Amino acid sequence: MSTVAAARPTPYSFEPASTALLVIDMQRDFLEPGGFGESLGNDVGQLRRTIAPLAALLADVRAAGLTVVHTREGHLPDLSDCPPAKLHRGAPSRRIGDPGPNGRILVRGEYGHDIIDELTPLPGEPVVDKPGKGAFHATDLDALLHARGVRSLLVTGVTTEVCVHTTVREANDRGYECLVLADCVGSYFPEFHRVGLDMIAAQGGIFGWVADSPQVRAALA
Ligand code: TIU
Repeated sequence: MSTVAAARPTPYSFEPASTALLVIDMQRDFLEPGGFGESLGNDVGQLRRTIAPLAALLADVRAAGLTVVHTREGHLPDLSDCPPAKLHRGAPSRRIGDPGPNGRILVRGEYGHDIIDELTPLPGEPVVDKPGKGAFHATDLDALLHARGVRSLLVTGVTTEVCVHTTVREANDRGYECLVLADCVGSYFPEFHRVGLDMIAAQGGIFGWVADSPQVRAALA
């Protein structure tokens, strides 16, 4: 029998056995000072309200036995997977690959590239490293989800209008049914966050559904 969560524009039905929680880029580089997010001129404090609801959701989702997949945006140490247009963004001397207080900015293996302590993946939970904004581009995420029989995605993480939006659009085109959890996604720009969520649920749910995490937790209880 399907599980149903209140959502907009319509209730969201999912089978826990074929549903994954996707936690996008909850990395120090985006949520803590000194990293990539701040180097672009952003107030990283804007994202921190997502941490507590996401930690609570993670606990319930793990207890219910759903697949959990984490992603991290970042690049190889030689930056060979970073397009020039991306590399040249941000203030000079504080660009991707430059040294910062948490190590080289947005480079795999550095302290700042890793996931924040509050949301550390459990052993066995896949962590997908991605060079782009979308989690499907140049990764094995699609194959990983297919291998686990996943059809539905509960989408969380940062930032709403960049990596979350890109990933939801990629997933929607691949046939996944995406529920984006408004309190568990965040943006440096409150207006982009609000409008980004509206875009997903508009036109009868053109890219997916939107809910708050308590609605999913109630459905799983
Ligand atoms: N800049 C911004 O809002 N986001 C990113 O660069 N990456 C992600 O969203 N993860």
